[in-house]
Amino acid sequence: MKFGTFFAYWVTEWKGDYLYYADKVKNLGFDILEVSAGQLLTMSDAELAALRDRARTLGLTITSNLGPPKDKDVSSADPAVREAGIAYLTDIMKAMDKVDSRALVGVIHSYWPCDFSDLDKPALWARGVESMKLLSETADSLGIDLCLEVVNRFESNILNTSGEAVQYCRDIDHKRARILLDTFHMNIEEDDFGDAIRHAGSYLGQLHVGEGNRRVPGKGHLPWQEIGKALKDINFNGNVVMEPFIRMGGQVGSDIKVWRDLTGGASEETLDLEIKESLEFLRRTFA
Ligand SMILES: [Mn+2]
Repeated sequence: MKFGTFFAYWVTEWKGDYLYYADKVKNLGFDILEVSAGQLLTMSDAELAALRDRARTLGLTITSNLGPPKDKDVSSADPAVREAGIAYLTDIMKAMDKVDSRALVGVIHSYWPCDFSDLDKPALWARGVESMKLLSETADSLGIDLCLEVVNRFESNILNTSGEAVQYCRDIDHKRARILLDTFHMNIEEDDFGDAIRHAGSYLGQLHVGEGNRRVPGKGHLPWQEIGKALKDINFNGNVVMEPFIRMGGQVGSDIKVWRDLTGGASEETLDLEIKESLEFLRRTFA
């Protein structure tokens, strides 16, 4: 098992200086830096190569997190939007290849945040599956896993549970189509954390971890022992990536709906210390 964090813990916009965050997360003891996949498209080949080289030097894995915009929705009823979405995700995977990032994670089978303007779930499902079949071939040619994120009902109407995601992946029927479960979303939708993880089984490509209010693991009430035991039950050897969102403001605060300061006015130094302690807690609990 490798442990990482999304860089957005420290920022309020979906962009950052990834050389800085690569050094920082390595120093804090992480194995993985999760970056914003959309930002990779704004970086030059030289910048992408610099990030790849820095990560290699540090022995750090890069994973790429994406919530595609509505005009790039691969499940859209509009064929032109689906085509734009497939082209967009293909370009992102090519950029990921340049930084040696081998996992694309998020609500990539749809768009995010969802505005629920299309409620024809069977049609959205069928079109999404067809698009993901195509994208799985591209992903395979680049050695990339697609980890489809299961999120709560307020953020998407396609995949809300592990059960739905397993069926969706069976429908895609490609080894590169995997599942991302996120403990924050599971806390809202699943009957049982352990059963949901065991049901995902070998489809589970990545786990996002965070408390019910999106603070770092260990600060709230989620059953980390039970979650760790379920990961052991399925011999999970993938990526466990924290996705804490505790800062107000900016596009991140707005998209995530952080309407109060959950940091308690903490400095960057204190934020670093808290996530380091959480990492140590998780390594102990999941060992
Ligand atoms: Mn997540």
